[in-house]
Amino acid sequence: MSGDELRHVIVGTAGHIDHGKTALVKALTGIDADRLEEEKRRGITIELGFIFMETPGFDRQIVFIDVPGHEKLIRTMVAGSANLDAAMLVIAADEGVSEQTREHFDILRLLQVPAGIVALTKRDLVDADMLELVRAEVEKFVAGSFLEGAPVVPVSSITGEGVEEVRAALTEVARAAPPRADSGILRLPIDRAFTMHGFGTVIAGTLLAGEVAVGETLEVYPIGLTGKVRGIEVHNETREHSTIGRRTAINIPDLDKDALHRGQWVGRPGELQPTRRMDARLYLLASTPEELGNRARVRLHIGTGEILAHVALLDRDELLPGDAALAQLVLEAPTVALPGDRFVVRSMTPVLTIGGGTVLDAQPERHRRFDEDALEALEQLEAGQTEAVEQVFAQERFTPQSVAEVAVRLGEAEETVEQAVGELLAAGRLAPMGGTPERCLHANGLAELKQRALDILGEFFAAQPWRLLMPEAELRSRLGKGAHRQAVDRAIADLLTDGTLLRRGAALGIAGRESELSERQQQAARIIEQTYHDAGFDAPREEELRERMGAPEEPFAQVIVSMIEAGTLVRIADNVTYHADTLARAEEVLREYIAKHGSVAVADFRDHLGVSRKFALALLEHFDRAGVTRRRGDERVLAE
Ligand SMILES: Nc1nc2c(ncn2[C@@H]2O[C@H](COP(=O)(O)OP(=O)(O)OP(=O)(O)O)[C@@H](O)[C@H]2O)c(=O)[nH]1
Ligand SMILES: [Mg+2]
Repeated sequence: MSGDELRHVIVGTAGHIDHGKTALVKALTGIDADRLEEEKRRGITIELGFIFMETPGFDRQIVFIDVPGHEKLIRTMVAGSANLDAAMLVIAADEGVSEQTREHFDILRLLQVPAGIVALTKRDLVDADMLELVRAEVEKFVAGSFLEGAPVVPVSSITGEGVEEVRAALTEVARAAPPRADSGILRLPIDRAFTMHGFGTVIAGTLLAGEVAVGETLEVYPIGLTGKVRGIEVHNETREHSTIGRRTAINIPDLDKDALHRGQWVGRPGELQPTRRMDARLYLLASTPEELGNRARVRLHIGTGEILAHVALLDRDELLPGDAALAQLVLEAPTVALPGDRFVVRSMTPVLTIGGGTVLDAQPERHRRFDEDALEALEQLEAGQTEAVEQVFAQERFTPQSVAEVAVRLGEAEETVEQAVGELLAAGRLAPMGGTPERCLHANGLAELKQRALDILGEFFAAQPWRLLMPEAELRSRLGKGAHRQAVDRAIADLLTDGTLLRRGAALGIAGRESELSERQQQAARIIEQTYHDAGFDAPREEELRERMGAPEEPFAQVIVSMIEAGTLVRIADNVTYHADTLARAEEVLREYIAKHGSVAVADFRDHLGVSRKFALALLEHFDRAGVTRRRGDERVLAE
């Protein structure tokens, strides 16, 4: 079987210092993970070791991540344990369950490692009675956890007794390991970055999802550096690509090694979103000595990194040991995360593992504590896929989202999101916005936006009751605050289609609404209409008429505006206002004239109508704008 088809099953060691983790990995593989001079001198593990176990005739390859047991190196241990398929908990038979046995085990549980075995090392140092005592202690210790019922294998790395039993137990775990769920969203949390002579910068880690190939460009998050993949190595062999679940080394010469470190992420350019906030389900370990207060500062371990963060407890004032709460983590530095990512939290001083949890939303808004809507939304995110997809659309309210965008938000495969979107569209929970890629808005967001449009129009007409129309641009600009253009288009289009609104030129009105004028204004309106109607082409200027009527400026102007918006009067130039009927008549005359003469000049039209040049010119320019006529030299012809 070629290396390309070998699936990696990543097994993390765990356990108290000196209990024999590294020795056992060496007994199984022949490889000493403690390569550093300092490690050899002090006889302890300091850095993570990555060691492959040959598994002839088996389509899976076990890769150990050997972690340090030292209490001061928990940070390294958590980074090494971030994305395991299984754990090998190492407990020395002569010492039994010790302090970091407990802490490492807590971390494995918080990170939801799915499977594993327990190795009772140093069996050569204890007799059979002691071995049975320790076995009983261990079985009690792991009861109720992912290791309940798992093999507990006595072994000596010195005599070799039990090593084959450990290998057999690990092979069984590897065989049973389910494939990793693939969101297709390429992510590799960096656990090492180094320079290789002749190649330049190399980044290594476990590929969490997706596939990476030579030649593509990748981005380092959250720092935003990009570079092209020159080479890929899996298990020291050169490859064209690597896939989910594999230990992968990527050669990206463009990247400056000094800018890279454990805790950063590699992904496709622009696909991931750095974040400083995440909503989560947070558990506090029952063994934690104190409750966790709101705004507590903690060390957040996510991926291979550690970031300081404050915890906003969203649904309670304090989190008691053994309980779980909905919380918003506010980070002091950005990282990338996706829903479903697990994390560990440790206290500031003393530095203790106190809890951990699961990310529910990696791009949340800032929530008010005890906000019922936000809490309900988070519970829905926890509940299931279609609900989670709907929740993203609901949260985005006025910003349409595409399937791909939601998939990245949720850390789900596009096909999964697409299916959920199909269901939601069929159920009328989403409204399609068109475009490529197709984006959708949540039905509630659309309804809210429509209501908001009506509210804005309502306010506008309450302030200027004589008016019938609101300039569309003004409505759009007020509606567009916090709403996407596509959503605004759709809301207005819907209101026009269902007959709630009407459009006149570049303005919108509410169907059936009449302008509100005072008794005197209504009277004036009748006079004004009659005057313009009777005046024909030689119409009075508005100001002239006002003076003639002895009307005060403001109320008169309001009447004129209401009549213009109602379509009774048309202001064709600053100084020229006509009755709509007169204008229609002028158009008729104009069309007849041009039909007969082929074209018309300003002077001809002036003489033909028997008006001053001012009126003739204003009319012709109006009809140019209206698309009735167009200019040809000094003449005008019909536009069609
Ligand atoms: N007698 C005996 N000694 C062992 C056995 N396994 C490990 N040791 C010894 O225990 C000491 C610690 O072993 P390591 O494998 O370095 O322990 P570790 O758990 O990796 O320690 P850290 O990585 O520092 O946490 C070494 O001196 C080993 O030789 C065993 O099965 N029997
Ligand atoms: Mg070690």
